[in-house]
Amino acid sequence: MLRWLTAGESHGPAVLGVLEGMPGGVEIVPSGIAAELARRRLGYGRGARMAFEADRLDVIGGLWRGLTTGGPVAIVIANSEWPKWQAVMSAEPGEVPDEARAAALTRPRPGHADLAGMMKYDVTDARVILERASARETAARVALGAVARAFLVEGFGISLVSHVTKLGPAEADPKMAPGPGDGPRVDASPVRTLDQTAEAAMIAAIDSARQQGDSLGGEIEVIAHGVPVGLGSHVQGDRRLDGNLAGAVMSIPAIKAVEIGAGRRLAGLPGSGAHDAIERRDGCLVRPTNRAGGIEGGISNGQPIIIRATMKPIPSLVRPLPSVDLATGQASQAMLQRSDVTAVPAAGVVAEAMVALVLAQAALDKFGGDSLAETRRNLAGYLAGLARVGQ
Ligand code: EPS
Repeated sequence: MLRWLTAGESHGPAVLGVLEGMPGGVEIVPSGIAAELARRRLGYGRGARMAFEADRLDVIGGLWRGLTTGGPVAIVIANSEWPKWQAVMSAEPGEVPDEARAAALTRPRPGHADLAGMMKYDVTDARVILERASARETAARVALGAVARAFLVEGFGISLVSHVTKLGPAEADPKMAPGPGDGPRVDASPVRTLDQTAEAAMIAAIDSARQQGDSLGGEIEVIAHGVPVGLGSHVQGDRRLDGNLAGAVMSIPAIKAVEIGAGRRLAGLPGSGAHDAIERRDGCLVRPTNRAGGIEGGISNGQPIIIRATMKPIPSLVRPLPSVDLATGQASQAMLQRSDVTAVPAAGVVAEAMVALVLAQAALDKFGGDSLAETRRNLAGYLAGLARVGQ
């Protein structure tokens, strides 16, 4: 069973991720993980911190001489801002020293975890909540996702690509979705789209939101090519691949909607136009369309898996929304924290990581293997049997 956990606060010493259940023998180069972390920092509209903070990573377990060992992979990503925050964020008991003491954060920001978190965890300073709720945590997810991704590529030839389909009011042409090898071209765009007209409109929308002290949300799409038939299962709700993918992508901070394939558009289509016909061509079963987004009955059907996710506008606003100061009970403006105008381009990279983790989990459920070689043998045996279906 593949499992993962992250820990760490946004302005603490580091964030860390642990991935347990990865077979041995998967080739991982730490610089490859670093490259994925660098991709997460891409994107027009990020705040100042992205410019001055480097993601310094240390693999402290589960990797030996460039290969996974089968032990838990543990990755630490240091926060280079830590020296500045050490006095505030120290784990030692006692008060924050006066010289480091910023005012307590008592004016919760609508849309953040602040208020519900303060009530639930019974704390008077929102720092306890917001430091962990911060999207900084997604750096650890991306690091673990890089390991899962290597397993998918080496074991199955699965490739993942994501792109931004909407950013605020600007929308990319759906016909310009990236193919399997288009990742670098998408990353070359400051807003991670292949549609240059939409790119200009997205950048203009970000500039205008920044000027107005506002923020923007959007929509990203992840496409997984090369997924074999048979990941996930119809037999139990918690084994359905679509449910597990949706849960994992929805768990990314600020994601409010997830769709598979034609998704919400299916609501307006008749049954005759909503599904994908089955045809036999040259002895193979083929699907001329992919409205199902590669998953039927909770099982991958061999078509590309397509997942879209909607990210809400970042709720830290330079022009804050109305709130209440919980220290005084008085109406107030929400507290001001540094913020990004948008993180939609980065959300695509994080979503790729979550999809990689869930696909790796489903692949290991199906094929098992304590070493990559064993997983590959199991896959080969299964594929040899599959060839008989449809003959
Ligand atoms: C974040 C606020 C900003 C972002 C941060 C997430 O941090 P700061 O308040 O230090 O400027 O830069 O994102 C990251 C550090 C990251 O690596 O993604 C928030 O409140 O969620």
